[in-house]
Amino acid sequence: MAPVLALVGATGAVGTVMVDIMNSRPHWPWGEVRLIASPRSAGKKITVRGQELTVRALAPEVFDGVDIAMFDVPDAVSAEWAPIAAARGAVAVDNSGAFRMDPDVPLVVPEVNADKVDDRPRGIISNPNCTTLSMMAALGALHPTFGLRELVVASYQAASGAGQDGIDRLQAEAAAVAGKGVGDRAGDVREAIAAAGLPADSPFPAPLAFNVVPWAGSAKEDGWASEELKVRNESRKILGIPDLKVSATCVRVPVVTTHSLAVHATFAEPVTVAQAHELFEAAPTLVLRDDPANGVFPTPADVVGADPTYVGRVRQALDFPNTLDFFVCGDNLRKGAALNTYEIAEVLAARA
Ligand code: 2RA
Repeated sequence: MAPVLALVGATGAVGTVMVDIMNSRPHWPWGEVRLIASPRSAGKKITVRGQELTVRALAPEVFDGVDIAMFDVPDAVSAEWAPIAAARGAVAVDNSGAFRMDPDVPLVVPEVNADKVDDRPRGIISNPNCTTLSMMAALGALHPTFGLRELVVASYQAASGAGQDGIDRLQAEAAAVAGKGVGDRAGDVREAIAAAGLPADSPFPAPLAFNVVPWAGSAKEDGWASEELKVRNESRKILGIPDLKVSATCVRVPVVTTHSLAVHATFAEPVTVAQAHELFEAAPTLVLRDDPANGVFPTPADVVGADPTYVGRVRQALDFPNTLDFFVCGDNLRKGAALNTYEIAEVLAARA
């Protein structure tokens, strides 16, 4: 029988993208689909592949008979409800941070470590953070041949990584500063934002319009931001390199959607740009855009809404042996969140 799929968080920002992905996938392996959300959103109607479905309220019994339950909800909701779904017989595929570093929960990017989906003693599989995810297809293409040893990255993270509040704040700040002639005196961007009546309380710790903010996530020990530690810990787990040396600086930029990363990757073996190009071109979920002399490289404005990860600016580092520098862009709401979760569910469906 065709497997039963549930989507928990169907009415949220990532859940909405998930419904869009479900409506556009060429192959449809599912039988029944159940849309689930908080009691506040229960009763809403959402069309999935031509069928109008009524959103159900989250409750233990909604998981009865479900084979795969995708969770696009906050950490605390996943922490409580993914184990309930698993206890009721579903495999929970969770897009929150609740289980990512749990040794009994695999952290899966299908094009890198799809085989890990079978190793799930808790009945839960985790989806990585969107910042880590945005570079995984590219690193996953190179690592098996050249042996990744060290990774230094700087992220350029979009406002939508902070949810709808982040998008709304960037749009409002942009409206407050655009055309005002500000940006040439320290403090004038802040003044224009305050003069427009925007609340001092923002999802970002500094103005984002006309600015970049070297901070994403929450404060951790010794000056690190949570996003930077996620990049380190999740990269090690996904690639299966427990001693991978990683250093990340995560930066928020005034982009609505699509995260970018500048990657400096050192390998055990010598690697050329031509070899990297060949592997990137062969990878089905990567698009190579690397002809800078003709203005060809990935940018968020050209990548937003796309499923693949775009890669360009591939260079052999001049002063570091066996090292490549390159730039990636990936839609943080699609591959960075909903799409990768859905692709994990598809891997499971193919095994059912
Ligand atoms: C961010 N990576 O961009 C986070 C969202 N999970 O804020």
